[in-house]
Amino acid sequence: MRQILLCGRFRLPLSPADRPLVMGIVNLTADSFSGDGTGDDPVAALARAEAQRDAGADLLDLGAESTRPGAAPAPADVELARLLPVLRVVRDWGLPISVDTYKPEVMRAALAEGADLINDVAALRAPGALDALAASDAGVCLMHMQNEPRTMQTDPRYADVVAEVRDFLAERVAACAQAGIAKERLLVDPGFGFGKTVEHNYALLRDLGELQRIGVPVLAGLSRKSMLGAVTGRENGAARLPASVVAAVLAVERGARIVRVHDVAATRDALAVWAATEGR
Ligand code: HH2
Repeated sequence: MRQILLCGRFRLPLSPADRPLVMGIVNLTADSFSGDGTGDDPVAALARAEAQRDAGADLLDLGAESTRPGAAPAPADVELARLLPVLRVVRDWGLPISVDTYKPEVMRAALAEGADLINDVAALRAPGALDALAASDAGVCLMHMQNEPRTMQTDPRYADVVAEVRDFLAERVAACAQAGIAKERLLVDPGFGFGKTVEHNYALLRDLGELQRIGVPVLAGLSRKSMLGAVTGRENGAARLPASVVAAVLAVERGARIVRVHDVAATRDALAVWAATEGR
């Protein structure tokens, strides 16, 4: 079956035979866990976005509120003040622009300014989020998170993490269909590190293929995450580059069609080797 993601101005080919796509992270926050946030400096933010584009990102993901464990929420006006000046420039670069937010107010403003995709760590559960997307033609990434960023790592528990994440995402896909958001606009993401222990995260990576049963393309975000630090002993975000690249390849091997990464060039190189090995 041919899979195409409809997202705003773009149609992205995401069939198994297509090259996996790389989403370049652009953190517009000062407190990103990965250490690459650009704070409230729009010049640094644009330089970061430009670097991700030039490194070969297929999409850019702009995030103006940190969702790292324990992070305090940013008010919508603060998020928009960081986001909009950057969005207004990068939207004209000819590549799909994703905005990482769970706030309907921020979604609506971003969509009005030309965002092609909303990447929501809360999977459109906030009141008004489904309506904000239904009124647009943007793509949506529905991510799984247990609890919320402030509390998610306190004591995550599952009877069967893979089945629970799969069923949650399938339920959110159904909620989108009910709200009038076509399945062709959707991506699902297990949310590595969001309300999960190290064991939960590796169980999800091991069985990532299970999420394909939902019937929409899978996006995976493993880049620089603490689950990589846990097995390598690397404390610092950038030192987790080799582990991040391996994790991206493992995710693609298990069916992910988009990987969300900080290190775009290294990830693209690794995926080129993977694709050549697979004869693609
Ligand atoms: N991870 C983070 C943020 N947004 N979105 C999706 N779809 N999947 C993810 O795994 C994901 C995400 C956290 O990473 P990062 O943006 O680097 O950190 P921070 O939120 O601290 O800025």
